[in-house]
This record gives sequence, C-alpha cells and structure tokens, in this order.
Amino acid sequence: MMTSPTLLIERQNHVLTLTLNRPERANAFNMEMTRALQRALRAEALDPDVRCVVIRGSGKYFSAGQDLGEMEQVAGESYYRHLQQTYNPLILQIRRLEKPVLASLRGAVAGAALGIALACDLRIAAEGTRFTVGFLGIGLVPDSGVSLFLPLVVGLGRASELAFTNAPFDAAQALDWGVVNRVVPPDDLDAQTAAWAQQLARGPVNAMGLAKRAFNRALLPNLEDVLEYEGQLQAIAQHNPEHHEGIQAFMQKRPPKFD
Ligand code: T3D
Repeated sequence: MMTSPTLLIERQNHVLTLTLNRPERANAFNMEMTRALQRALRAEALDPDVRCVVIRGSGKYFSAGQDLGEMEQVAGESYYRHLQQTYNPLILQIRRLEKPVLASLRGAVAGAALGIALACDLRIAAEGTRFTVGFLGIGLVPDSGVSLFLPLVVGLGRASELAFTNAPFDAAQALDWGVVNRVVPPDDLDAQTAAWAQQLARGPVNAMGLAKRAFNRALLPNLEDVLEYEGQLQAIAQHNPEHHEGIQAFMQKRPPKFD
C-alpha cells in the first residue's frame, strides 16, 4: 500500500480516520493528496473491518479546496480532464461507499472541500468554522458536486446567493440551514467526532449502506451526470479572463476586480 505524507491514515475500533495533511497550504488539495485520498477510499475504506470513515484536516482548517498555487500546472490541461481525474471520482467514491462517512470540520471549508464535506453522510463542525463556496471568487463554476449538493441542502435561492457573492457563512448558520448536523466547541471537536464515529460503527452498518444507496437513488440519481457537466462548464470557465483575474488576485492577496 503506497502511503503519502499528505494523508494520515489511522484505524481504531473499526473507525478509519483520514486526515488531510497539508496544513501549511490550508490542507488545499494537490494531485498527491487527491490521489492518496482516492487510494484510501478504494482500499482501506472497503475493508469489512472498517465500519465508519472520518475525513478531517490537520491543523487549523478542514481544507481550502484546490491548491490555487498549483492552478498553473493544472491549467496546462483541461480542467474537465483534471476534474475527471480528481474530484469527480472522489465524490462518487464517498457517495458509493456503503458505510457511514463523517466529515469533521474546523477553520475553513472552501471550494472542492465543500463538495467533499457535502458528499459525506454527516457533518460535525467546530464553532467558528467558515464555509465558502469559493469557485466564483476565482471566476470558476461550482464543481465537486456543489452545484447539486448545495441547492439540495440550502435551497436554490440561497445557494445562488452564496455562490454568486462568495460570502462566507459560519458554523451557526450552517447548522441552521442543515449544512452541518452538529456544532461543538473547537476544543471538543476531536473527542466528539471520535465518540460519534464509534457510535456509528457500533450501529447496523449494512443497513446504513443500503439506506445510503436508497438516498442516492432518491435524491442524487443524476450525480454522475452533474459531475460530468460541471467539468464541461469548468473547461469553459478556465479560459475566461475572470478566472485569470481571480487567480492573480488570490496570489497577490488582493480582492479580484471583475468589471
Ligand atoms: O480543474 C479543477 O480542478 C478546478 C477545480 C477547482 C476546485 C476548487 O476548489 S476552486 C476553489 C479553490 N479554493 C478557494 O478559492 C479558496 C481560497 N482560499 C480562501 O478563500 C481563504 O484562504 C480561506 C477562506 C480558505 C481561509 O482564509 P483565511 O483568511 O483564514 O486564511 P488565508 O490567509 O487566506 O489562508 C491561509 C494560508 O493558506 C495562506 O498562505 P500563507 O499566506 O499563510 O502562506 C493562503 O495563501 C493559503 N491558502 C488558502 N487557500 C488556499 C491556499 N493555498 C493554496 N490553495 C488554496 N486554495
């Protein structure tokens, strides 16, 4: 089994904990971390001994989404192709894993990381966590399933506002809107996550898997199509000057100027 320093893998009492580990880059996803998470979900998570999976971030943040410092490398290829290799399979892996997947969130959750969090079955967040749609801030369109999950959870009008304005919302708001299931003090997050994961692992995991299959069929039957279409739209957005400006602004630590 190939391991990577960008993803910490730990198993305890039937719970598999996957920790995104690039704290110096706000746990932003580069290709290595993405592949490591895909591998863990393909191998470790499928082990029958594993009855619950936790996805979390090391340090201050859950994750800031795609590593924008690597965007130039990614820009050498079509974002459509990049998504096909990265977030699209990841999102499908999480939804198709027939055991509970719990996202443990703190600090910031943005862009593709919001998609990953929303693809999980359950979410627990530390007070003060900030959620940002992210994509439009750099002239892109929501991908990683966000165009489906977000309006499904918060409603179309609110999702449009959050996407168009890129305004962050906090954990209390997220709880109120149903984006997260629980909010706990930051110092309690790890213990409460572990306790909840243990409780889930002691439950009827096979039936949970079938329930998840039913939820997928009832609410997300078009997920694969949506991911594919998000990729096609991203391939258009990547050539838009707004994306160039968004990335430049992020790198120069200034607000983007789109008009
Ligand atoms: O083809 C494709 O794959 C396209 C798909 C794209 C998928 C996406 O995910 S697009 C969206 C990408 N993410 C974002 O746009 C979020 C950008 N980041 C932020 O909005 C903010 O940084 C945060 C809300 C995440 C955190 O804000 P704050 O004020 O707490 O911290 P900060 O100072 O902005 O960031 C802390 C550090 O993390 C900073 O580095 P430094 O200055 O301390 O060395 C910052 O540059 C770095 N960082 C934050 N986000 C990213 C990042 N580095 C690389 N990539 C990031 N996404």
